[in-house]
Amino acid sequence: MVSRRDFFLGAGAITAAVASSAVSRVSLAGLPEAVIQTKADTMPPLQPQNGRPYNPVVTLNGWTLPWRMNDGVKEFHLVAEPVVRELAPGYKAHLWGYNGQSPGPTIEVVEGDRVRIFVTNKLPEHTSIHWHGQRLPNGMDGVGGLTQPAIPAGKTFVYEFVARRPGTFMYHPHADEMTQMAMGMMGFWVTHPREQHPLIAEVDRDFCFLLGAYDIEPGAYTPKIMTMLDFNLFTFNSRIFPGIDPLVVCKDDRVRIRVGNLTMTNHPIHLHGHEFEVTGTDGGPVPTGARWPEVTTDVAVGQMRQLEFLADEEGDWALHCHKSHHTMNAMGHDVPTLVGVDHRDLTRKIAKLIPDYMVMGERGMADMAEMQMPLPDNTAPMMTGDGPFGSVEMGGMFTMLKVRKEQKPGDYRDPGWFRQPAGSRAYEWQGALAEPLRATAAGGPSLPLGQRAGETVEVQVRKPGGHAGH
Ligand SMILES: [Cu+2]
Repeated sequence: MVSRRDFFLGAGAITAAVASSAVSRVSLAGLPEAVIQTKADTMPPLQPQNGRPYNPVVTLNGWTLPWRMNDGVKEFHLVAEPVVRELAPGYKAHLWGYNGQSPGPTIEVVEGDRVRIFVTNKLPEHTSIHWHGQRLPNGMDGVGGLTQPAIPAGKTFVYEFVARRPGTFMYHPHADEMTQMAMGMMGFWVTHPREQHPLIAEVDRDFCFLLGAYDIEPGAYTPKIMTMLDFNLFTFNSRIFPGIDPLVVCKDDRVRIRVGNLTMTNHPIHLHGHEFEVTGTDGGPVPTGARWPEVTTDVAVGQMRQLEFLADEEGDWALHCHKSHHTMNAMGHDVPTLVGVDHRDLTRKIAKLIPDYMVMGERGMADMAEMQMPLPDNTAPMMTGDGPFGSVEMGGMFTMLKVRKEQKPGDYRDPGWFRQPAGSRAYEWQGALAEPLRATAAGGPSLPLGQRAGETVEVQVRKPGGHAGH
């Protein structure tokens, strides 16, 4: 994790560079200019220059779409098109998205805003956009064939509605959906409250990202669109660890993280070091009495969740999906489980024929993160990420919440690794060890000796209620 994120400035004081040049003052009668983003960096929050004021969100490895005000209407221009998305430094995918990126830009409006969205279709097939979770006229719901004819290739359609309720929403195609979502077409939408809302807290930092899943063969660029469940890349905003930026906050900031799931399975999102509450869902703010503390919340398919907490513990805290195969990058699924199999003798014999021969997995898979195995040109290691103490051995849906005392308000720059106070880190025991009842040889049996065939073992079972049994 290097300092390539140093582009961040004190965000409170600035407007995203993309915004100032974005909305041209000319041709108010025509289409708003389609702003394109070419980088996968996290852009600073886009401070509203006109319309009702609000506190903007930060889209992880993404950006907010600038708009223009036209006679009291907030106008946006989305372009559905093929894009090249950098999944991680040096690793690219050929996806479909909006305005140069997958996911598309975040749309931020304020409760009560009249919104007009021009959607230009530059895909090779028809599309539509469904405004997931919104209250709107039926004809604006974006379901191809049901509420409107799909937008033909090359055409532009206009959606217009009032953002009636505040909250966290998404947008995605509702035409050839399996293909278009497998190709990365999705985006985030935030409707900020118009005034202080009893159930919507003011927060110091407000992050958002979408959960995504792709099936891309190592070395390939294009997702397999017929995959139903067996995806091999799991992403936050179409990025994989170590390509996902950290969420950087000041100690004692009140933090909100908005997560939406447009994959084909649920993702238990887990935060280390803090307890949070789910303060909002796709249906709106959660009543105070219905909130409870958690460290993991499951985000089911098609759902949005808003997590909120006080960031009062300094450090580099993991934030990840708790399905362990979702924190790995593309892997071969047909690697057999070899934990506990001793093939030293076999390896020696094969190595006489094939000098480079190596065996994976007999002591677990951690070796994978350290050995520099030859990889195809366009892919990422399965388990990777250099931390201050070695490989983090992660991939996919993994990043960090970085809590720092010295971080300035509005500064989202990566502060580097946390300097743990002396004496506060797990350390090696230097004293004597009792001999454990299991084999010590590396690559030896992984089961305690007593549980192998032909040996008896005594087990004490305690039944619920405290009565000893056997
Ligand atoms: Cu997951």
